[in-house]
Amino acid sequence: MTHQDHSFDTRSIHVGEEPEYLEGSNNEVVAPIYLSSTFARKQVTNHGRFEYSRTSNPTRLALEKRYASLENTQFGLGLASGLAAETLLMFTLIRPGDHIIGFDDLYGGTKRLMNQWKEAYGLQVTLVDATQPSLIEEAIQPHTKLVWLESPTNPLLKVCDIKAISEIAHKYNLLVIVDNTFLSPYFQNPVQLGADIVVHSVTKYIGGHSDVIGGAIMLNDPILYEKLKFNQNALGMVPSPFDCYLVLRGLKTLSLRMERHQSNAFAIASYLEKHPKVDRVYYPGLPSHPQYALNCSQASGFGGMVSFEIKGGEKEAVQFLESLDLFTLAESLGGVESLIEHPALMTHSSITRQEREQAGIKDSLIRVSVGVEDKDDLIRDLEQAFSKI
Ligand code: P1T
Repeated sequence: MTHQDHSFDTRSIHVGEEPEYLEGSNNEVVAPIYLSSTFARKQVTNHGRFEYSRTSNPTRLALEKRYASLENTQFGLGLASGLAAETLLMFTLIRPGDHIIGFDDLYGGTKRLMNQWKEAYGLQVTLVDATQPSLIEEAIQPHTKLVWLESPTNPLLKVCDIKAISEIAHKYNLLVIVDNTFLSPYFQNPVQLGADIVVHSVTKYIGGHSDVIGGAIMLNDPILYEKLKFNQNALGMVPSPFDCYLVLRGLKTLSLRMERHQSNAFAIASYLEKHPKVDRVYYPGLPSHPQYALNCSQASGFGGMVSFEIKGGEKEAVQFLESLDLFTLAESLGGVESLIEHPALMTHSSITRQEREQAGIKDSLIRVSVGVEDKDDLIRDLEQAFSKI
C-alpha cells in the first residue's frame, strides 16, 4: 500500500502492517514485536536487511512507515520520547552560536531544552508571539537557523499561520519545525502547509492510551533524513519494539479518538465559556478564539485540549483541581482518559516565573486534556468541583 492510495482512516490501520511487509514473514496481520537486539549475518562485511536494533528494527520500521504516511511525508523516524526527537533535531541542526526563533508559548520542557542548549553551546533563542508572522521576520538575524513552532500551543492554544511563516522563513533559507502534538496528524499536516519538519510527542494522541513514552519526526528531505537517522543511531535515542507495537495499535483508532476528543472538548469549552466562575476559555474551536478562522483554514479540526482561567488565582485553581473525581490530576495529555493540570505548578514549572508571565501563563490557568468518556459525566464532575470553591 502506498501513501496516497487510501484515506487517512485506512492508512492509520494498514500502512506498515501489510501482511507481506517483511521478507520471510508468516503473513501476520499484526506486526510482530521483534525483540531481537541483533541480527545474524552470513558474511562478515555484509549484513542483511537488519543489523542491530539500535540502528533499525522491524517493528520500529513498520511504525516509521505509518508515521510518514499519516503526516504525508517521505520519511518518518520513531524515537524514545518527544524530547528525544527534539534533542536529535537540535543536535543535528544547531551549531555553537546559532540563533533560533521560537513561539513564545511552547511546552515547558521544550523551553527548558532550549535553555540548556543556550548554556552549553551558546545557542541564541528569540521567542516571539508567532500569531503575528511579521514578528518572526523582524527577529531574523544573519546566523538564524530555524523557526520552532507549535500550533496550537501548549498551554495557551495559540494558533500561528504555518504557511505564511514558512514562506517568510524560506526567503531566508531557514528551516521550519512544527510540533504537531496537539492536533495530531489526523487534524493537521504542517509539511503540506510548507513546514520542513514535523515533530510529535507520541506519548500523547498518537499513542493515545497513556501507556507509552515516544516521539516522532516526519520530513521530506532525504539528506536531512539520513543525517537524523545517522545521529539517532549514534546517540541511541530509540524506542523499544514493545512501545512501537503499542503505538501501531494505538494509531488504528486515532481518527475515532480524535473525533470524540474534539466533540467532548467543544462541549466542555462551551460549558466553561458560560460559567460564572471562569474568566477566560482558550479553545481554537470556539468562534471567540482569536485565531479561529486561521485554524479553520489550515487544519481540519481543533483537537481535544482546552485551557481556562478560573476566577481568583492559584488558591482557587488548586482547590478546584483537588476537588475533581473523574478528571485525573496529572501531567500529559492525549490519552482516552481526561487529564487536568495546573501549568504554572506542573508542566511549565521548569521555566521561570518571568518566562511564564511573558508567555501569559497565569496562576489561575488550568489545562484540560478532554478524554473520550461521556461528556455529561465530565461536565457533572466539573460542576461539582466548581461548587467547592
Ligand atoms: O514527554 P515527551 O514524550 O518527551 O514529549 C515532550 C513534549 C513535546 N511537545 C509537546 C507539545 C508536549 O506537550 C510534550 C510533553 N508535554 C507534556 C508532558 C505535558 O503535559 O504538556
